Amino acid sequence: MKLPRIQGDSDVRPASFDTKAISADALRELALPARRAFGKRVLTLGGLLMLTGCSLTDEKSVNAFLMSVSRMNDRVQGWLFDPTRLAPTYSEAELTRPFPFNAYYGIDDVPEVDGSDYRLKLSGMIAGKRDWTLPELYALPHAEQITRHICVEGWSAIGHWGGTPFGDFLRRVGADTSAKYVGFKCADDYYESIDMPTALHPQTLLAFEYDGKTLPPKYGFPMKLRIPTKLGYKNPKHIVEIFVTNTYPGGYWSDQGYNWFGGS
Ligand SMILES: Nc1nc2c(c(=O)[nH]1)N[C@H]1C(S)=C(S)[C@@H](COP(=O)(O)O)O[C@H]1N2
Ligand SMILES: [Mo]
Repeated sequence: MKLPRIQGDSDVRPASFDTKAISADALRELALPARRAFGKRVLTLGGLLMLTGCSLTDEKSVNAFLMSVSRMNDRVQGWLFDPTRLAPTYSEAELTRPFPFNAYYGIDDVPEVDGSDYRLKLSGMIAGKRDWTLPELYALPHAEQITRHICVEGWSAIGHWGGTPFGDFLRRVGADTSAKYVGFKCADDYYESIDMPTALHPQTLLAFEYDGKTLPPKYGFPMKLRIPTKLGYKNPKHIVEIFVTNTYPGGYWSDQGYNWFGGS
């Protein structure tokens, strides 16, 4: 792997690395398009391992495997993307505790966003452009999900997020849903963008809560986009601006070589 390693809080990583569980979930959540790409025959984990030339012996090889599966997805994304396919959900008992923190910096450098004067900015192809305060956002229809977050660094974790369905929010503010991309600017230097079908996916959540409480700073206060059908880096934290555009906006990691699609 030539890609840069993302700095993270290694203390909260699980000590033992359950490659079987991770790859099984990764296959379910990431590899379905790749599995269907080969003459509609479903590939087994073994078949995918042969195609990608990977073994799952340690953290590094699982990482390489996830990346190559994700690259296969990139090639077949256009005609295989199914916006109605749902990511698996889990029970409270399956939650990963503590949930890992990750960012391109260490936990001491997490941005401190002041909620009282926070305003979410909307720009681009949105008819109802205006700033939103947190109380206004918290009053939107509420949804919760327990899903698995998969990071290309080779770890995954099950978390519980609450917020408002992102597609409903986009429609409410008059976003042009025929546009190609939705982009995000964050309170750190992070930025990300997603395709419109993913933005409108029923499980894509504008999340204000983690585990039933206000999203703590380390997990993205005041809000993150939770996309269970995408890899971790496609889930921007500390969002301060959302824009709709037909011009490819890229993303912090995609611009450094990770595939932009980053999921199913
Ligand atoms: N603003 C911002 N969002 C970000 C990142 C970041 O560095 N800054 N890192 C991404 C990556 S690579 C991962 S794995 C997840 C980690 O989210 P967590 O801290 O809730 O586990 O956030 C994603 N979103
Ligand atoms: Mo990540």
